[in-house]
Amino acid sequence: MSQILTIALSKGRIFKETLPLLKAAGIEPADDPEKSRKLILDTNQENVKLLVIRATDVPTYVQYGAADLGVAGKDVLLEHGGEGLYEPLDLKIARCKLMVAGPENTNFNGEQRLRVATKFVNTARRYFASQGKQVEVIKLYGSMELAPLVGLADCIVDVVDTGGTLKANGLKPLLHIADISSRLIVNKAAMKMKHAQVKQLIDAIGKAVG
Ligand code: PRT
Ligand code: MG
Repeated sequence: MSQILTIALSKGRIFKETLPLLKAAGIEPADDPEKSRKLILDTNQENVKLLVIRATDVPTYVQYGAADLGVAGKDVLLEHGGEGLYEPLDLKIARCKLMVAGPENTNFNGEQRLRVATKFVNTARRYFASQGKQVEVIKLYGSMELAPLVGLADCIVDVVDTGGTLKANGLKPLLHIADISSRLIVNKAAMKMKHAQVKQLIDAIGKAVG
């Protein structure tokens, strides 16, 4: 007898790029999350459901077992800490870089403590500490690029893809923190309790990633 499997993911780029991988594993959602307001999507497999949630909430749902599996960016996982999770697969999708960005003349070696605006506060603190630099981290929830323009911060920590958003705001990528891609994550208890089903899904998706 097979149990219900729930997979948490965010709409937008992660959903779009995960779709072909799910399809290769025989899973096709019954609704398009960009059109439907449903937060739980049925699929062609009676025992597989998709939860459509905010990208930053995916590790939390999986950590607490509200979802068995999830798809989350490594940026989000680094910030979350990964407690209660396995990370069996790099899906190699939604790739970008986690960077320190700011005005070209940002001085990281000066006397005064730099102010860093970011939604990745844990990651930013850890990164600058690892570089032996004391910084003040300011938590924001979006549009980080604005902060240096209005004097809220000296620089930001954010994910960068084309760099177009930085450029449009007169900022430059300055320091590379990590290469980012999305990962399949699995609740540790589900990995045990639903092992056969979870393993089959990991294997099928892993094959599709290549
Ligand atoms: O949008 P929301 O606040 O709900 O959450 P989110 O922004 O975390 O979700 P989403 O769907 O935008 O991103 C999900 C995941 O995609 C992130 O966690 C990253 O792992 C990954 N990813 C890949 C990106 C990008 N590329 C990216 N370019 N996430 C965000 N961006 C942003 C970037 O910060 C910039 O503001 O997109 C904007 C355009 O980037 P450029 O460099 O191409 O101009
Ligand atoms: Mg976004």
